[in-house]
Parts: sequence; C-alpha cells; structure tokens
Amino acid sequence: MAGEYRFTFGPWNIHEGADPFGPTVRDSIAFADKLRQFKSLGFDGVQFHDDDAVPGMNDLGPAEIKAQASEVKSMLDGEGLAAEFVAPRLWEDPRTIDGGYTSNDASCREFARDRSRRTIDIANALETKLIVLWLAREGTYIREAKDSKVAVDRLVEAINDMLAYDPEIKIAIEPKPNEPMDQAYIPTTGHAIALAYRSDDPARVGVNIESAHAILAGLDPSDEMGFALSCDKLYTVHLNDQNGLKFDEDKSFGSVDLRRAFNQVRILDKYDFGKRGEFVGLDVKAMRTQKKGDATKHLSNSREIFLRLLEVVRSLDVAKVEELIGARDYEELDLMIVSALMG
Ligand code: XLS
Ligand code: MG
Repeated sequence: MAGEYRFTFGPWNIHEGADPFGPTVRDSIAFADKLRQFKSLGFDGVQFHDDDAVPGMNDLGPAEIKAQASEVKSMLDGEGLAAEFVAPRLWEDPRTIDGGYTSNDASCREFARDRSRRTIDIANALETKLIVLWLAREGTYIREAKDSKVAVDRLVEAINDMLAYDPEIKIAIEPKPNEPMDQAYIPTTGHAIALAYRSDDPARVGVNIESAHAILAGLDPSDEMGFALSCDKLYTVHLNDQNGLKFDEDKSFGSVDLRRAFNQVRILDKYDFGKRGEFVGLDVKAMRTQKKGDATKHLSNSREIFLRLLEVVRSLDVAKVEELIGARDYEELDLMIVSALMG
C-alpha cells in the first residue's frame, strides 16, 4: 500500500529553527547532507526553489546556471532521487520587496520575469517539467499601494511569458491568502484556477494546494482539492497542518486536526492522485523547540500519518457510508468516521 504513493519535501523543510524573535536554535545543514537523508526518511523526490539548486544565481549567467544545476542533477542521481518541481524564489531580493510580477517598478517586473526563465532552465537541467509559483509578495500592505486589476493582468502576462519560454513546462500556482503580505492577490484555489483559465495555455496551468494556506483562508483543504480535481488541475499538494488563523505554521500533517487530514487523504485516494506521476508533497517544519539531531521527525511522521490515515480511509465500509448518506443519517455517519479515527 505504501508503495503506491511517492513523497517529496524541500530542503527548506530541514531548517535551523529560526524565527523573528531570537537566535536560531539548530545549526544549518549543508544541502548535500540534507539530500543524503531523503531516502532513509522514506522520500523519493526533492522540491526545489531555484536558488536551492543554484545558490547566488543572480550573479551567474544562463550557461553557468545550467551547468551548476546539472551538477545538482548528478547529486540527485547519486541518491536515486527525482526533482519534483522548481519554484522561483521571488521574495528575498531587494528588487522584489514590492512584489515581482506585480511590482509598480517596470525594471523589478523585468527582473522577476527574467529570473523565472532561469528557473525554467534549472528545471530542465533537473529534468522536471513542473514549476511551482508561490506568489509570495504579489499583494499589498495597504489597499491603495497597487491597482488590483492591473496586478492580476500582470500575473497573467508573467505566466504567459513562462509558458511561451518553454512549451513543455507546467505551472502549479500555490495560493496563500497572507504572509508575507497583508493581502495576497491570489489567496485561494479558485483564484489560481481562474488565472489558469485566463492563460494562453490553460491545459498547462494548475495548482499546488497547501493545507495550511487553505486553512488560513478559512477554507477546508479537502474541498479545495476537490475543486481542483474537478477542474483537473491538482498538479501537486503541500500537506501540513495549521492551528487556527495565525502565522503560517507548517505543522506536521494531521498534528492539529486528524479528521481534516483524513479528508485530504480520502479525496486524494478516491480520485487516484499519484497515478499520473504526481508526488505527495509535504511542506512541514520542525518545531522551534525541537533539539538538533532529531529535527527530521516531522517529515517521517507526516508521511507515516498519511499512510496510517490511508489505511483508515481504505478500511471504511463504503456500502455503510452510502447507506447512511441515503438515509440522511449524518449523525450516525459522524460517529462512524470519528470511531474509525479513534481506532
Ligand atoms: C510558503 C510556501 C513555500 C512554497 C514554495 O508559505 O509554502 O514554502 O511552498 O515556494
Ligand atoms: Mg508550500
């Protein structure tokens, strides 16, 4: 059963335990050392930001970027790992302070679009065709700072630019309602899918649904997944958990609300997610209080919780569920699900 799903995470998911209020609590780990841990933790693929693969890429030309990315591909091959996707990191540069694609400054917008083309070069070198767009700073802190109509048009233009640059790539937009901005322009799956349909090639634009981002938007992650599945646009997922409306916590999958996690596993399994090569992506962080040396348990635990919930999902008496739905006995159905989760 476990073999039917392949899992990924990104190097940022093994991190130093930094926060804005104090010193880091764990030493940083070199990229090569992180890579060595993927397989033993039960993972088959790696998610990348462009500069995870090619640090300092802004100071390199296209040929150097491709050459460095090819070296990373050899490292992946050496570990028996695939690259799942590459995402342009458009939120840490002085030129993207006010957004990348939606910046009011034309030269900053050009930087963002050029950087995205380099991201695609890196994806090609790593032999993945999937680009994730987390639109981190494409939003505002005050409503009057940007024109929201123009901003959305610019996002469509930037997506079209990427689609034209490489006719084989697919783009998964990762919606999030806030953080680092107060208000993001693409806060939900519905917004992201509307962008996809407005693009020059809707068949190549879909979504990456992160559980916590849906929760931060006041939405249920499994319903967001259902929306994307109905549109055939669920290219990947970022499973994690979130304790209410606060900063993006990236908690271990299922660690806050087991039933919410169960329903995500249930809808993914029901509609054969993964059968067309999709990976189950995690975007989880270790607790700041976790001591160094044991700061990868959140990854293996999240995977284990997924697989254990999969067993619960598959052991449900489907005929009984249908019978209760038919009888509109939702109280009994409620008890049945809670009982299944209690084991
Ligand atoms: C941040 C996002 C980020 C993306 C990748 O909130 O989840 O980690 O998944 O750029
Ligand atoms: Mg994410």
